[in-house]
Amino acid sequence: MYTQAMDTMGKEPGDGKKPVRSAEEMQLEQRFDARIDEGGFIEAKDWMPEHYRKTLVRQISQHAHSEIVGMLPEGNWITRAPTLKRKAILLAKVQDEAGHGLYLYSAAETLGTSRDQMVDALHSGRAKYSSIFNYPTLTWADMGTIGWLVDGAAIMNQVPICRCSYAPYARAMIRICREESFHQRQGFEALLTMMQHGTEAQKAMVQDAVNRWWWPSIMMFGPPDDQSPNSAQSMRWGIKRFSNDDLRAKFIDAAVEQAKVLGVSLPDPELKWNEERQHHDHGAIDWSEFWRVVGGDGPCNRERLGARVKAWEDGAWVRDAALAHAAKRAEPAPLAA
Ligand code: FAQ
Repeated sequence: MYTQAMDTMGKEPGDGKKPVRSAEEMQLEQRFDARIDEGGFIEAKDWMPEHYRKTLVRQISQHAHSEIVGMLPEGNWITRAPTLKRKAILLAKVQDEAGHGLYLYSAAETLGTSRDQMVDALHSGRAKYSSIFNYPTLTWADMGTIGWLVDGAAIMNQVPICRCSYAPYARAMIRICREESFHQRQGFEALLTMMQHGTEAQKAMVQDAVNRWWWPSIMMFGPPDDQSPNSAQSMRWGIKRFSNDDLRAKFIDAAVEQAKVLGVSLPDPELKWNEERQHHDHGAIDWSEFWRVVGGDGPCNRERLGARVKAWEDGAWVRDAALAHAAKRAEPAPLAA
């Protein structure tokens, strides 16, 4: 039940051979390819290849699930925020994440998959969500570190999606990225406050949080390019604009400079600028840990999915009441006496 590693895309019907296409379909596909090649956008009602549609539903629904599950590690700290200002900021941030999930579910619904189907795939363990949200938030410094590193990584990955070839996804991402940018800055600012004005214990707490979140954050970009089965086709279709490794490299370069401003060290002794690559070299990423977490066996997978399933079950009466209310309103009004 807790694995995130199952297929939600369905299989091609028949004997596994490519379906035979009609001349009309081939013409539609040529038109679609030409639009993609010229950097154009595809709208919900436009013709699209079935694999393009499925790839988008997979990516957008996983992205939506990540936003929704991603509320849990931070929601855990709303009641324990150290000041009213920090509580208000954290509340707003978590609320933004709920909104992002909803825009993304709506974008995915334009492709013909219902939100109920997507939520069911999450709750039954058939759908993935970002590996990063399966790690625990142990101290207040984790809130700043999530903003700085996790939202920082999310923005690096998501800004290019504002130019995704599927227009409803691209439009949703424009607003999401604006909000993510605030999220990243509030996290950085919270850490900077602790590093510049905090006690030695608070500074140590920041360093400890950075040590724990660094490697999972750079894993967020997904497996290395040579082990990323979806990248080539997604880049060909303009769904992804940069490869997993390219985005990871850009993120590491930015984070190294930001860490200097904060006065924290990054837990990788092999981090070193490479003049030839114009990027930092870094130590080996533990991909076995990544696949373990993606496969359902991270530190908090069970807790996260359990919390989502419970929220869904506890909310059943609200859905029932809303449906009953809608049915009542749809009834013809009684004739006036
Ligand atoms: N976790 O072939 P690729 C956020 C899976 S939002 C789990 O490279 P693709 C905001 C991948 O799905 C964070 N699974 O796949 C926030 C595929 O499996 P599948 C989420 C992962 O799709 C901040 C398999 O591995 N952002 O943080 C992960 O081309 C703070 C092979 O991988 C998005 O979803 C992973 N990290 O590239 C909220 C952005 N990486 O589906 C709260 C949109 C890979 O074939 C607090 N998504 N996998 O069974 C994307 O850009 C892409 O989907 C990638 C993966 C880059 C994530």
